[in-house]
Amino acid sequence: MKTRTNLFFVAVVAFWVLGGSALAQWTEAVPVTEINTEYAEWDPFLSDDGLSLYISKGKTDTFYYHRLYEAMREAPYGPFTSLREITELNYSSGHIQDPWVSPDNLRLYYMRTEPPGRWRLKFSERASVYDPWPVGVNISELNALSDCMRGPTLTADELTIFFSSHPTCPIPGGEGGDDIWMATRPDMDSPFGDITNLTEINTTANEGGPSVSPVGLTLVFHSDRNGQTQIFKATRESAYEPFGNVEHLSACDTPAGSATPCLSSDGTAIYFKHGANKGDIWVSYLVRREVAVDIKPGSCPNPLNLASRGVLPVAILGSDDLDVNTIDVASIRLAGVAPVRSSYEDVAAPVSDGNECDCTVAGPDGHTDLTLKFKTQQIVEQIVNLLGELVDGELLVLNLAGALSDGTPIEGTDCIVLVGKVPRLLAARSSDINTDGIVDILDFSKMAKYWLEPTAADY
Ligand SMILES: [Ca+2]
Ligand SMILES: [Ca+2]
Ligand SMILES: [Ca+2]
Ligand SMILES: [Ca+2]
Repeated sequence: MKTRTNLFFVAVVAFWVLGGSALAQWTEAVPVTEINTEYAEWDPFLSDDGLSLYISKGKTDTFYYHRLYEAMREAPYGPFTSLREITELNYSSGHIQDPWVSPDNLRLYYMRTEPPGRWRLKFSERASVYDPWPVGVNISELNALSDCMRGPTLTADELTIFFSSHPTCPIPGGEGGDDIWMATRPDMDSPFGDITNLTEINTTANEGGPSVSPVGLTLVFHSDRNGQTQIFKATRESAYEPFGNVEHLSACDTPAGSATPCLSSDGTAIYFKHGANKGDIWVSYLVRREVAVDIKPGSCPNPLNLASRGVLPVAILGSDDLDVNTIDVASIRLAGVAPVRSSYEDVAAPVSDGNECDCTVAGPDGHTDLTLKFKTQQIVEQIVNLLGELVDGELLVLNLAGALSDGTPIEGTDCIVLVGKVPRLLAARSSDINTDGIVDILDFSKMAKYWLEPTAADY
């Protein structure tokens, strides 16, 4: 029987292709080859939707100063297919660097050098994503800090900002060398205050290039505390606590030094500047952990009655390597659908070394499983939206995605055999997911994003 693989799979499979050791948490970093040149590519920032990579670029044959660019792609995790210079911000007297863009893509924070060698933090706001960026205004309460801050990064609510000092003029009162600092404001109309040195992560060596997760609980940054400039990650339990758990991300190590990391909003990718070639952009991905999934435990194969108004039972199978209590149940999606119920029970055993559609009727194996129930019609609706017409007897691969409570993404698959017919009302609906009247790649990218959302746990 021929298997029609779920299209959403394309986005997810990229992680496995990039590979790396199954034991490593991050894949060995690779260059983002489609945007790197012999000139300087620095300061990566990935937009919240994963579709735009903002960088600064400079030191070309005709122009020395850095300028902001936006590389774009049609689906998260795919290659970037276009590059736009953000020309509306340009001016002749210095660098424009260190972009940070709000999740709705309407507010841009960046740095600009102004004679005599001052670094100014700028804020620009546009009315819609189709409008050009107006030249930014100064955030003067932070620019007053020795005119030398760099690398702004904000939480999604834009009420907490992190930044670092510049190599040539450290902000006084730190731990030594460059340091990372934090400031907060009660609302968007108030100035930033409470300027704090992050003494828990700063050392007498240099720290810089911070990038914070949307809710502010994970911070990645660079430091040369070990000699070479490397990427580090720190976490905290709440916004009121100091960061801890400082971890050197050795997967991002490069011979010429790695700096100015950007953590993607879902926490699964880190873009950074590789020191070679005047600066290139590289990326490392969080390794996904594969889990054993059994659709209809105790049944093999797994028929799915397209007209069923009931629920589809699915189990994530525990093993010596997987304690199912470590799974964040709220993160689980099967074909993009959340379960309606969950429980812990030993119902089945994993198939050993099978291909993706092998299955078993073997029952309990002594390892507790996470059992889940999904509304069958929600699953059917997702499949119809994706594949259109469904054929009785067809074999389909379904993808389950989620995360462990420590944030590690998990992924698993099992197969179903379609039985019967899709209810007529559902079949009549189109695949025009973004309801713009056209069924095209934009519908796919919107769905692909949704498909990957379960990994966006609280980082
Ligand atoms: Ca320092
Ligand atoms: Ca380069
Ligand atoms: Ca089964
Ligand atoms: Ca079991």
